[in-house]
Amino acid sequence: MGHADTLPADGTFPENFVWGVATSSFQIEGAAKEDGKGPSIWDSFCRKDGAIADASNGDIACDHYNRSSQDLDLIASLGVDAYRFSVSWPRVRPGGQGPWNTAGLDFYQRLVDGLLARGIKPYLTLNHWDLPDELQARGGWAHRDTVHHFVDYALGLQAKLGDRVANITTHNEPWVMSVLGHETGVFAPGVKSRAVAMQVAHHLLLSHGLALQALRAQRSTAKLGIVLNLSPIYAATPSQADQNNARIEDGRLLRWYMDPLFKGTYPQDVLEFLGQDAPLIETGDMQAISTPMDFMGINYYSRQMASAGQPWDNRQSGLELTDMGWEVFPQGLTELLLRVHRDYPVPPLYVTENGGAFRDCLLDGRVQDERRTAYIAAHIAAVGEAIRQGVDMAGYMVWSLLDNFEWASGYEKRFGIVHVDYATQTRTCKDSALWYREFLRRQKAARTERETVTTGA
Ligand code: IFM
Repeated sequence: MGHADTLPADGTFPENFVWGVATSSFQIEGAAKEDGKGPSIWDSFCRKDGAIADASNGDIACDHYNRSSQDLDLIASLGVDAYRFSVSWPRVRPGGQGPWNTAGLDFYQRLVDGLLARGIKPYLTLNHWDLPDELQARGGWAHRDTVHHFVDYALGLQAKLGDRVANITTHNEPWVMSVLGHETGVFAPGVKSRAVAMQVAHHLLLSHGLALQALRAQRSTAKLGIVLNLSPIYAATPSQADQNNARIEDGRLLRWYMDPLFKGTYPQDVLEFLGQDAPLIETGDMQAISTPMDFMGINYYSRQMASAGQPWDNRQSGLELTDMGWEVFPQGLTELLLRVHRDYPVPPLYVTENGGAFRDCLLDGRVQDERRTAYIAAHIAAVGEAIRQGVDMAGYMVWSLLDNFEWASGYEKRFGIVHVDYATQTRTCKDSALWYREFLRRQKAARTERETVTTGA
């Protein structure tokens, strides 16, 4: 348990700091056609030749839909404060609009009630990429109508679950849906147009702002916010061309989202770079997008290198790489949190995802994933450093609870702290899960000790 000893149990993390684990609907639920669920864009994308590395799909995944009670016990056994999950829009409203699916809604109701019964706070994400296919057929996120369908979906869920969820995230990683889904086309729905991608990004942001306003008008008691995937971006060399490239990449990844959310404007240099590919913006849109949030989530995995010439190859850096080929760079997380805190009037921040894919070996009922444990411990320490330097941090969540469907990489990449044997659906806590449990036990013991000293009990 070496890493637990090296991490602070000294009050660095505030008393109410939330420790959690995270998943998403499409990646774990399976039951793709059960109980009235409609198809999502990922169900369709998986059927395209060559779209998924191992030609797999989300039909069964971790079969979480049929095993949620056992999975809830597993989550509780880790001693976390919170579980971050997403709702599958096509499971609860198969066409994206029109009739709701009671069986689907009941599933999430059982999930939320099951979490609360175990003393775990539900953190609900409305959109973690699995848009109903029927809405895609009508233009998907590129079409402004989808913005209003999303607000309606948010209100419906709020009516069903809103009184019991601690925290609602509108969108997970709009950059991914926009750029990977609609510019490079390597993710669903597989569109390849920069102009479409930027319109999608604008509609995602707009729907976020309008959903916040509508949920508050319906007296939401949950804290409301958005989750962005962010990284510090460095120029590969000091050349002017690489510096310029780094500036634009930073603009497209970070400032394109942070500026409108916190300043109500898009960054001018990115608008100029986009030229004709810039989105159509209607009067009032920017004001809606900048509706104040109660929290913001950041998903952090690595830094990024920008090069105007040959694409940067991560193997050049000499840093440790994960199985995704991503550099292990925990100091980037501290730097990122400090920058966001310095440049924007941010609400309390969460690291809503952080973790590593590593090749695991299940031997005699044990997975000795020392590298994953080291990765998580180093990043928790990086969050602690940001707190010491004044950043208002509200929580940290490991990605992911379970090995799961890693999008275009299929099941080949394993991010879980719990191993899943897909043939039998057996769950086995990896050493990283046991380490996290022990780390949380120590955090809580230290917290109780401090309370005892303070109250003199
Ligand atoms: O698995 C994904 C998750 O769905 C979104 N954030 C990044 C993770 C790892 O790639």
